[in-house]
Amino acid sequence: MRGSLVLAAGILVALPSGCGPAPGDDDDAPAENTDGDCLTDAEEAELGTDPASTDSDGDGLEDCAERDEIGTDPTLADTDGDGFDDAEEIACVSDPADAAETCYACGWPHGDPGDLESTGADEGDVIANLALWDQCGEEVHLWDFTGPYYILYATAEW
Ligand SMILES: [Ca+2]
Ligand SMILES: [Ca+2]
Ligand SMILES: [Ca+2]
Ligand SMILES: [Ca+2]
Repeated sequence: MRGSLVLAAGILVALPSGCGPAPGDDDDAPAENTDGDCLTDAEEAELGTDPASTDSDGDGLEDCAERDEIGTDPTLADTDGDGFDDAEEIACVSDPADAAETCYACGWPHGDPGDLESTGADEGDVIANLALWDQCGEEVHLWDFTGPYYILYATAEW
């Protein structure tokens, strides 16, 4: 009786070893991450980024920030193809994923008007947004500028 119990225990112990990981399959080993960012080398290979660089496209924005926070392409310096690098557009408060929105070429600051609503045209009011044209022939929106304005208005009557 005692001999058969030892045999049964021996079989139970032997079974799990047959269901374990295959030789060379080590799930506990940390995934390779050459550049130490949020993406493993395998994930970078899938995404098309450089596993040895945290900024694969060299636009000044890290791969992980582009993918997870900004929503731009970490493999393209100019995601929307409008001629301005992703980081340039962020610096001038332009949408790097919208080709219709770009930095002003003449160097005007591109502000963020927020939730402005026109309240009138008297002193202290928020006036309606106006599209004007600058010396480069580029359309500039008045609400992109911040601070008080002095509008010079000249007309002539014959
Ligand atoms: Ca990496
Ligand atoms: Ca980048
Ligand atoms: Ca990019
Ligand atoms: Ca762009």
